[in-house]
Formats: sequence, structure tokens, C-alpha cells
Amino acid sequence: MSLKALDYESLNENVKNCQYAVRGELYLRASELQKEGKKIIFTNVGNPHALGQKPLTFPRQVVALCQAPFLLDNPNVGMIFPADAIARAKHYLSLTSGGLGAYSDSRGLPGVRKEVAEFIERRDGYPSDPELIFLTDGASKGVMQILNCIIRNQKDGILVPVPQYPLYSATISLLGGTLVPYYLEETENWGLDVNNLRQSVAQARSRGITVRAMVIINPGNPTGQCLSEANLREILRFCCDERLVLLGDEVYQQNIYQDERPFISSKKVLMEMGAPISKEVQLISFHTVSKGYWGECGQRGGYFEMTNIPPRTVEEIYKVASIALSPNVSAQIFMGLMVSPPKPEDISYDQFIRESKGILESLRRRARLMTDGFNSCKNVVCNFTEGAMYSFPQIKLPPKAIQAAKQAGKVPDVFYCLKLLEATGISTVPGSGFGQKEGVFHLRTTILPAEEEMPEIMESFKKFNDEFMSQYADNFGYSRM
Ligand code: DCS
Repeated sequence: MSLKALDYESLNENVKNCQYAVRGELYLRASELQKEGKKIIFTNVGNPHALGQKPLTFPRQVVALCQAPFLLDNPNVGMIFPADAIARAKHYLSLTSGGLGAYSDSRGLPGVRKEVAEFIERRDGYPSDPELIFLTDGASKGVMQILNCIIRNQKDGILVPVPQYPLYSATISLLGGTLVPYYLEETENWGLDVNNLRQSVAQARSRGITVRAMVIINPGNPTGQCLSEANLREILRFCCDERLVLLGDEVYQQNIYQDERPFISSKKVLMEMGAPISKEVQLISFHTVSKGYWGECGQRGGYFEMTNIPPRTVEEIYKVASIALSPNVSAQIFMGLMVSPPKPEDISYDQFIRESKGILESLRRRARLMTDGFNSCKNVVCNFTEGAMYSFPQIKLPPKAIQAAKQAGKVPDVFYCLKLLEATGISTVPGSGFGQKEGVFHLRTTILPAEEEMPEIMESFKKFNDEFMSQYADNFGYSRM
């Protein structure tokens, strides 16, 4: 009998081939263990509120009022909500056409897009056009929309860093394109060497691939590095020479834990380079409300800004966005609030600053605690988390452990991470889910567990790791970078 379209055997092969490790085998096993009553520390997803981070008060007040506008008519509203939250709720409601229950324009509310453009102008010191900003349901949807426009068939290649966040590998395979890897240098603090890029492009071309775009994740996920201005210039020049669209994933731009390398946007560097490059390179930059000190992952709010994209292409992107009617309207308001937080003269300013600084300073301490913790373990080396939300230690596995993994039918880092999960309840993602050099193994954790729990978690990790290393110790050396 012939198969039906949704029988597994007849599914779209691109769907079956697409892998997304952040919710892969480790996550599934952790969920099972949790059901059995074991305490699990979910450090597999950068999901701050799930690990106890409290929402910022002001944005929730504003969105609460927008969701329940009848509260604005209640004479006692001023007793529960500060005047600036009330004013902002009225402001955002006035930008909608019928409140949060009405679809917005498929590009997002014009008033919020204007606030995003003003934010970008303040950040970079260069003009930004609201017509070239689209609001999206999280950055993920924006990335998917743009890759969908770029990838025509399997001969189209996208340069993606390795290690990378698997949104890119998964979407490229879903769309039937080809991922062209470029390797980040672990011994250079996960720096990006333009010579590696050239090699990757040359190799891909020799296989008949048309390289069309390049992805950078800055600050890096899972690797945590911040790109220097000099490096960004090299990348932009490279994209100009090779006629590549640059996709700048800048969702962690507020998550910076050192002062030497602040975040600099690709747009700013591009504008500073001046003509002809600043008028040539096609750039799409992505941002989100899921990260930063907001961590509002569940709201699903994001935007992308287009630079040097021809008007007819913008029209096509608009048309395709229209198929989904409208991005989340409440999330658009979160985005508006993120890009225009309370000002010093506002009543809520002090509390907002106290809360946001508290979160960022704690993340900075946690980044340090985690890196130091990993580096104190046997056969583990870890670059400092300069930004983003993750730690990506290299685990130097002894051959005996690699052998044991093979016998168990597991990839070696999956084997290690499963043992770690069973022994300690710490749920991580194996490095193989992000890509890594052949024969080198990593794991990724977030730096998000509560600060007071961090010493205990690192101690429990160390105990597990050092026992694992003794159990599988042999005299034949280790996997290494
Ligand atoms: N880009 C990068 C580099 C990310 O790390 C993430 C989310 C996204 C885009 C998409 O975020 P939103 O769609 O929520 O805006 N990071 C995932 C991760 O690695 N762990 O948690 C989520």
C-alpha cells in the first residue's frame, strides 16, 4: 500500500535530517530523570527565567496594563501601578490598532519599529530607518525568514562558525541548503581567522557550492567570545570582496562580562568603514528580548535590521512575513520597552537600574566562577566567557573513555555528558551538537544557575569529572586541541 504523506517513511527528508542538539538526547534523558523524581539542573538552554531569574518589574507592569486595559479605567490603578508604567501602557496601546488582541502590520507596529531605529541610532551613532526594521517572534524566526530568502537549492552555501548555535545548521538543512563551516580558534580564545574563511570558501567553491552568506554570532554561542573591532572590519571587507550577505547575530549584545572588549555592532563598524564598503555590504542584524538582562524567552520578541538591501527585496521579505500575518503584539511591546527603558527622570528608573544591574553583575561573577571551576578540573580547559550566557569547556577524554563510549554506541562527548547527568543531575549539551574539530570534545553549560547554587554545582561537577578521569585513566595520552 502506498504511504501517506505524514507516514514517517515519506516525510520530507530535510525534516528528518535536521538536528537540534539543545533539545536532543541529553535533554530528553534529563526530562525522563526529572519525571522519576531526580533533581535536574537544566543548564542546556539559555532560558534565565526557568532557572529562577525574576522578571524586571517595569516592563511587566506596562505589558500587564496593556493586556488588561480595563485596569486603566479603574480609579485605583495609581495605587498598584506607577504613573510612568501607566503612561507607557497608554502609549503602547495607542500604537496598536485595537490593543493586544489585534494583528499588527506583518513588519510589526510602526511606532515600535521607530523606537528600535532610535535605539540603533543612539547605540551606533548612525541613522537607522524604521522601514528597514522588521519585528519578529524571537530572533529565531527572523533568521529563518532571511535564510529562506537566501537559500535556493543545495548548491547554495552559508558560512557558519564552528562551533555554532544549531539554529543555523538546523535551518540550513531544513531549507535544503549547504552549511559551509569555518572553524573558530580555541587556542586564540575562539577568535576568527580570516585565512580560515578564505580556505572554507575556496574548498566549498571547488565542490561547486555558491557561497551566498556568512553568519557571525557576536558575542558567541556557545563559545562566549566578543569580536574585536579589527576583526569585524576584516570580516566586512571579506564579505565585500566575496559579495556575501553578512548575518550578524547580536542577540547577546547586552551580555558582556569584561571591559577590554565591549560589544560593537557590525552596523557601526560597517558605517565607520565608509564608502564604498558601507554602501556595498548587505547586512542583516538580529536582536531579541530573550537575552540580555531581560531573559524574556517565553515572550518571543525580536527584530532584524536590514542595511543595503534593495527596496524590491525588502518588499518580498514583507510579502513573505505577511503569510504569518503578524508577529506577537505583546512581544513587540517588550521590544519597545527593551529599546527605550525608563529614563533618569522617570519614577521607575531607580528600581529598573537596580534590577538590571543586579542581574548583569551577578552574571559577570557567575561567568568567572564557572570558568575558574572548569579550569580547576582534571583534563578540562576552558576559555573565559567574555559575553553571552555559556561556558564551553574542552574535555580531554582518555582513549579508554572513548573506547567505552564506542562500546556503548555513543559519541564520546554524549557518553561523558550522559554520565555527568546520571551522577549529578547537571543537564548539559555535548559539544558535538555545536560542531567541533575532529577528535576534540566539549560540553556546553549555561552560566545561569542561581549564583548561590553555583559553588555546589561546580563542586559536584569536579567530583564527577575527576572520578571519571581516574576511572578511565590510561597511559596513551588524551584527545586534545
Ligand atoms: N541566536 C542565538 C545565537 C541564540 O543563542 C539564540 C537562542 C537565538 C538566536 C534565538 O533566540 P530567540 O528566538 O529566543 O530570540 N539561544 C538558545 C540557546 O542556545 N539556548 O537557549 C536558546
